Amino acid sequence: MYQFDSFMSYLERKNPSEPEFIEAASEVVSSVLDWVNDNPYYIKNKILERITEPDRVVSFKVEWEDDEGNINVNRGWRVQFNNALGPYKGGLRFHSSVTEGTLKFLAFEQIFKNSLTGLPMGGGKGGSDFSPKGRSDEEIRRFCNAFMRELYRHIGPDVDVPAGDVGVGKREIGYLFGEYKRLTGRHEGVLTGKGLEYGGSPMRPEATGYGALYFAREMLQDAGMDIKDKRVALSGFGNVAWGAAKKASEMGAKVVTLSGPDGYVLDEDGVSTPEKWAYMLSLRSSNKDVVEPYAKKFGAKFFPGLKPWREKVDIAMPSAIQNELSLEDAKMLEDNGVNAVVEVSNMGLTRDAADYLVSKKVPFAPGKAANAGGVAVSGLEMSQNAGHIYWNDEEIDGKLKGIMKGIHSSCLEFGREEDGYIDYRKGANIAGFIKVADAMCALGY
Ligand code: 2IT
Repeated sequence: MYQFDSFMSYLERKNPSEPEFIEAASEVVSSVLDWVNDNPYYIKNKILERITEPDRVVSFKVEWEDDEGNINVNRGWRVQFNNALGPYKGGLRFHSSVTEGTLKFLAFEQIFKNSLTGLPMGGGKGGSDFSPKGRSDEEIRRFCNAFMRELYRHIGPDVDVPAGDVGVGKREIGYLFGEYKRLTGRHEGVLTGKGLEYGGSPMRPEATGYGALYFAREMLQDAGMDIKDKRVALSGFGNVAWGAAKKASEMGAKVVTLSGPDGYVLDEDGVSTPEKWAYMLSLRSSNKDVVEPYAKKFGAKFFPGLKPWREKVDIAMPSAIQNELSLEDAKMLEDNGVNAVVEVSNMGLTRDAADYLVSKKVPFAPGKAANAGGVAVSGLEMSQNAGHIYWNDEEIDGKLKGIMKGIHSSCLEFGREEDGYIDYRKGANIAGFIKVADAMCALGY
């Protein structure tokens, strides 16, 4: 039998100074503990020890030249956490806050997220402490080339398939893929999120945001509500928030906030026109990492240094970075009568914020369920590349809707409580875990 406290102290001893990884692992372990303890097969297989240990973590040096001719040294990583279900799969994050522990937490979350999609993908994540902020396009290209010069030897279409994440979008994937091709001479599905011209999938850029809105709509429906006319707070202004703003508007909901490290924007007219969406993309590619120019351009209000969670909204969707919504924020949202909190960023809520919402029976979806649309369409990109085929927008959108509906049903199956409340966090963790654990047991060691 596993005891929660003793298992967690074992894990903390093994992973010192990795608080985000411990936070993510403790959430999964607390959700699945009873399930595991009821199954002697899992105990005999030492499943919790095995599933919390990455297969390997590759760390490497990235040397590159900036526009002034100075040599810069960054660190790159690829965490190949678990490949029981398929090749390692997960994004690359370029951000000054990235550490090995950050990437371990993200790779760990990715295992269960990928499992929930039902597609054959294991869990991995990578990235660098390189900050794209203020960097020129040339510097980004030189960094990406240098990063791939080391990464290429660790990845492959049936081995490990990276994609984008914070700081890595279509431009970076293009440079990374170009360098992979120059180094190996192979044009194959080794990265997802590629441009449409060279093997990318339709709708991959939109998929994370669209999928999250499909999931949010299911949540509201289950609680007897309609998403139409709901007020939505989004944080961030990057690719994920962009897709979410577009789909929310299409569904008749109104997105009233965006945010950046500099503060948040309140747009009472709604982030609802093609011009505003296009502007979000140009803000992101400007590499300035500020949202205030949006307020100036569209006559919206700007609140420096504050987060959007103080606004009265029906749906809150953190879409920027981990631990961006605190206990205090969760309390404000609940006081203001929020109907649902949907993580679009990975682990967007602090642990106590998520615990608080669940204790107050506020519908709360964890990122590994709600934001799985992105990696799901990455999985579809892998299928298209492997089969040398092409699916159009309607085909991808239909599959994405089906996958998000399937994830929602899995959450209901394992998360519904006696009073009817859905604990999505518990449901997602158990449903994602079972498949990986069973595959690991079947594969032996
Ligand atoms: O967090 C995520 O799921 C992603 N960054 C997307 C990963 C992918 O392989 O598309």
